[in-house]
Amino acid sequence: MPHDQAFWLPFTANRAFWKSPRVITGARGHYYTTDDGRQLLDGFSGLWTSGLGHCHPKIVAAVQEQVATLDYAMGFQVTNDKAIALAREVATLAPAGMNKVFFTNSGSESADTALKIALAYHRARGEGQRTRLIGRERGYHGVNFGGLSVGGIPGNRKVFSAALLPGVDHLRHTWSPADMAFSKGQPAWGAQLADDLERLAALHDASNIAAVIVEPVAGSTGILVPPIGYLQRLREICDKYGILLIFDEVITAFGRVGAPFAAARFGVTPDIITTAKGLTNGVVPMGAVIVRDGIFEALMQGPEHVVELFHGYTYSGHPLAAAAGLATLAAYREEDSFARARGVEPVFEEMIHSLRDAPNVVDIRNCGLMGGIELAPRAGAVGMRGFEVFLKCFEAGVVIRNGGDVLQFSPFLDSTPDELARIFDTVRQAIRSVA
Ligand code: PXG
Ligand code: PLP
Repeated sequence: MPHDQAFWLPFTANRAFWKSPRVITGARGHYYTTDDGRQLLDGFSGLWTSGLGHCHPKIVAAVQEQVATLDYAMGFQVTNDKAIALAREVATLAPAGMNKVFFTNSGSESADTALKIALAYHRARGEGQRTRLIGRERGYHGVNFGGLSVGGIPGNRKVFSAALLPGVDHLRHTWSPADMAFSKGQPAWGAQLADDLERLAALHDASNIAAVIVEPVAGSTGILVPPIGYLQRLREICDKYGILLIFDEVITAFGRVGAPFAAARFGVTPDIITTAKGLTNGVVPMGAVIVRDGIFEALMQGPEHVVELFHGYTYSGHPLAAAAGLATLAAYREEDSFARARGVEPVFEEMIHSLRDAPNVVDIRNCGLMGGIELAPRAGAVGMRGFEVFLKCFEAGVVIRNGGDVLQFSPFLDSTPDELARIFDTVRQAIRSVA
């Protein structure tokens, strides 16, 4: 095998990829440059990561300065100034009463960290029997064993089934096309789906359940928007039984739903929030887990010289990532990015729903600047039609993503109507051409 194909690509059909590689060599603002010199309009903001656009000058400058000032510092029993500053900024942006921030390097690490904090919290309070974790069908919480176990995407779980965590159960997912297809924003129907948590609380006995983890808006699985009242109901049931509520905001935080966090947009405050992606605009890998004050306090027990939580990554709070994070949060503030995204949302909503009459479209879903167009699968080839649309768009100079037969959209927070029109015109042509 030639070494120029040594790279094993993540979540990629590797054999097909190398027959016609798609290689990006540069980026600026809303465009990528490819190795064959083409300019591509990025309709996915990186991979949900880069809402401010690529190579943002202030983030680039901050990272350049940091790498020449402090490249790395030991992160256990010692830390760096930028990590302290970024934690303060994240806590300031987070919902009231959520003031402690644990740094990771990715969304997957954030998910596993949050689950471990939940178990440690209950144990520290003398409720060590609370070990069960509840996820949701079609949920995505990354690829590490904890997040995979609470996740609900069959294709990700299948091969690793025997190695998944024990003591995990799943709420039913919230997609019901007969009741909500083509809803604009939050479906009006479906708050009662949260009552599925009552079923699991009865089955396992609520006193054994540590936490429930959900994406406020499910992303990877094809944009499942929470029905009106659903998240409120989950919060109420968790409160009733002393179960921690974890919002996985790896996608939804930092403007993607027109607010600093989906928690703010939906008016529901969880006990723990996980983030990554938009924390640094994708420039340096970083994630963060934000916890409610009482959770941290409960863990501050025992002799003061002993580590309270036996958990951490070599690169937790990495100075380069923290510098990128500080510049990113400053840019969101200076450019009023979250309000801007709210301004773009109605245009985005109207344009994405204008594809309702395109061939094979069975549902369209949107919330904030997250959108999905679901296509009917080709007979005997699930996912093929979606992948073909992705390829056609890429050839036509527009980058979108397909999760199986769901086309996914994540435009920049400052997208213009012209850019959105170009994205959806290209997609319409592509859907027709593969009909
Ligand atoms: N939680 C959520 C809600 C995510 O969306 C992760 C955890 C894992 O993050 P890392 O940084 O470990 O990848 C994610 C990541 C897609 C897609 O097609 C989405 C993600 C990753 C890859 C593809 O929507 N989200
Ligand atoms: N494996 C070995 C052998 C290690 O020494 C370490 C960290 O010291 C790890 C894995 C974990 O790496 P990280 O802290 O980057 O997640």
